[in-house]
Parts: sequence; structure tokens; C-alpha cells
Amino acid sequence: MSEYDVLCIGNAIVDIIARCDEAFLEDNNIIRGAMNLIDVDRATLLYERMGQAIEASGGSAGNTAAGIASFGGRAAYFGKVSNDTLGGIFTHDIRAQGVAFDTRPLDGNPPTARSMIFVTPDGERSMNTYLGACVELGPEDVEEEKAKGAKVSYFEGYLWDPPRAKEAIRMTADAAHAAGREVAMSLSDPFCVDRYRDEFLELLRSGRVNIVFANEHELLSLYQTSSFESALDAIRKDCRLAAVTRSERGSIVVRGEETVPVDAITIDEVVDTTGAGDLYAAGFLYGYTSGRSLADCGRLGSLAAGLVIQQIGPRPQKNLRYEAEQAGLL
Ligand code: GMP
Repeated sequence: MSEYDVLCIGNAIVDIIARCDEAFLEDNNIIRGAMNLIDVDRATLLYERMGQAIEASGGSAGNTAAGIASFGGRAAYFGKVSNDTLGGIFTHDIRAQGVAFDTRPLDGNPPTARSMIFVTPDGERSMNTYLGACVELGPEDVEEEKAKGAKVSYFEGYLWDPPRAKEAIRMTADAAHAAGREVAMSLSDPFCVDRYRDEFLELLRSGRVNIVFANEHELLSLYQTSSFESALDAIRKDCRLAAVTRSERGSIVVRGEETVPVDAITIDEVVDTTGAGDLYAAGFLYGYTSGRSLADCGRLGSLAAGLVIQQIGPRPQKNLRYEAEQAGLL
């Protein structure tokens, strides 16, 4: 018996979200559509320049865990916050969604991570992340029983930025595999892939990672090619199961010789793309751990991703189980 469907591991971050125009990104040297890492001084500067904002719990894998719980799945989370206001908000929100979250918080220093997210009129999000407490996540935070008891352990590629989180991932993956479980990862961001390309390829090729989530840009970055077809062929060989998202063109799931194209849902207006990939992974992994076909896993991913981009903030306000039932997917 498994205790959890999915254990998610990631940088525990509170998002601070505001709209801006295109010029703002250029004037402030923010790479559009990317996750930009910032230090505390730049965080202060950007916050001073930011317009009226709203705060919402985020963190890529945290959003995935919250999404899985919203579908009715059993989710757990490892991530480091501090004992401060933002840490309290993060902890409240993820637990209120029904996710088991017991990572010991820091005593206040460094403070809980925050990402200042600027959303341009087209709905694209450009993130500026101060990692704060996340730099302290390490092997001492691995709750082995949770890793052994989860059908899938899923982590973000972003965890290669803080210094010791990768050690926690290796421990978790080994515990999971020893218990006959599977390990999944997200490639997170094309620039993150560029920073850790060789290590990510090694994770896939060594079999430490069994399932990979990537968007088109991350996949092309991984293989340093401009050809989607050749990148897809490469990932097929490097990883047992891959789900590649392509914004409004939906996603493609590949497993060996199998190729499953999945449509995106029809969207009225893209409000804020924050969380699209995270919620795609949530839907997919909820479906996967409940034994559904790859096509249905992809459809559940499309539904959750499509809902989260029609609202502000990275965690769906709607109940995903209800929405999936209404859509005839559950
Ligand atoms: O990016 C992950 C997923 O989010 C995609 O596979 C789509 O399901 C969804 N998505 C992201 N951007 C868009 C968009 O612009 N339009 C639509 N319809 N879906 C999107």
C-alpha cells in the first residue's frame, strides 16, 4: 500500500504578482518569460518599482502538489521556509489544500523565498526569485518514509540552484527506487537547463529519473537544437516517459515508440501563464498514479493548466476534481 500518490520537492516560494508593460521588463533587465535569480538588494529594488501587487503561495513543485490534492490525490511536499510571515502563509496554504508538509522551518534567517512576478498584457510571466531559506534545503530534510511511501517522487530542476538540495534529491530518488517507486522531474526553465544541462542529462540517462516534464523551450535547450523533432527523438531514448508541453498547441507524450498528442483546452483569455507547466504536471501525475491511459493523463494536465492560466496566481482557485468530472475526464 502506498501512503501518497506523489511526493513533490521544490523551492518553497511565495509569489508577489503585479502587472507591468513590456517596457518595464526591458528597463529593468528582466528576461521575459524566464525565472531570473536575484539577490536581496535587487529584490528590494524591484519591489520598490513594482506596482500594486498580490501575494500568493507558489513554488513550482508546491503548485503541483496543491494541484494533485485538488484532484483528490494524496500529495506530500518537501521544501524550506523560514519562521516568518511569508513562511506562515506558505505553510498554511499548502496544508489547507490537504498536502502533507512537515519540513522543519528555519528560525527566520534567511527569510522565506519570494518571487516577484511581472505579468505583461499578453499574460506572460517573468519571474524574479530571491531564494532565501531555500538555500538551506538538504539531505537532513529527506523524510525517507514519505519517499518510500509515494508512488512517484517528483522534483523541480530549479532545485539545482540552491547548493545542497541535489543531495536531498539523490537520497530521495534512491529511497524511492529501493522501494520500487518511480521518480519524475521537471526541467523547470530553459536557462536553468542551460546551467545544469550535463547533470540533467545524467539524471535521465542513468535512470535516476523515470518520467520527465518539459516545455518545448526547455527541451530544445537540453539538446541544444532548434529542431523539435530531433529533440523529441532524443528524449525518447534518454527517458522512459516524457511529457512535452507546447502552450496553445497542447502537449506530446512519448514513451518508447509510442507518441500521444494531447490538445490544449480552449481558453477565453490568457490572464497569467504562471503555473501552467506545474498544473499540467499535477493533472498528468494525478492521472498516472490513478492508473489512467497516457492520453487521459495528458488531458487532465491540459485541463488543470488551462484553468490556472485563466486566473491570477499559480494555484487553481477552482476545485480540479469537480472541473474534471464536469469535463467528463473523471
Ligand atoms: O504549458 C503547459 C500547458 O498549459 C499546455 O500544454 C497547455 O495545456 C496550457 N497552455 C499554456 N499556454 C496556453 C495558451 O496560450 N493557450 C492554451 N489554450 N493553453 C495553454
